Amino acid sequence: MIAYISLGSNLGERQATLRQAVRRLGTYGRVVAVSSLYETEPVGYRDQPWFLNAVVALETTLGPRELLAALLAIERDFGRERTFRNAPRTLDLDLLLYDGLVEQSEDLSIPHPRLHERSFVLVPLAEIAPELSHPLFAVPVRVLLERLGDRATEVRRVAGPEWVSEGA
Ligand code: PH2
Ligand code: MG
Ligand code: MG
Repeated sequence: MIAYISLGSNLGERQATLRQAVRRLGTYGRVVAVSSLYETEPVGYRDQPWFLNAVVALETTLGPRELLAALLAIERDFGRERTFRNAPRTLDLDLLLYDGLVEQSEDLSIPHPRLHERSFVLVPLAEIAPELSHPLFAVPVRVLLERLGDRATEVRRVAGPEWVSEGA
């Protein structure tokens, strides 16, 4: 199975945190694609530092719930504290898509319910999987990005995909 996971950080050593998080993800499968690194305007709660965001594709044999539990465990290990919704965070790992799965339940929402509204997700996702079809809207990610139009928020590419292996 291929899962698409978004990574975000706006506290602490943002880039080092994201790099180490990708390495941890590799212990749950094989990281088959990594996007460039983007610095992005905060969306939602706006009075907070800009984020670094990226998206990776993970080939994994974990089921969606097992994978979600793994993401939460990694977040915790990087010192994520849950205070209020959209609060600044050292590390946020969101499960965007899991193969073509559609599931809305208490503990799991796939596709991620806001992925199609978010420049900071769609720009890196469209970079690594432009033709990937959204399982509910049945349109490619590339088109979702185009459709944002003036709802787009600022996303600046700060490093190519090699960011993940820098400083070994
Ligand atoms: N994550 C949020 C809310 N707002 N804004 C940006 N730019 N990047 C994020 O990762 C982000 C956000 C909730 O998880
Ligand atoms: Mg999030
Ligand atoms: Mg999250």
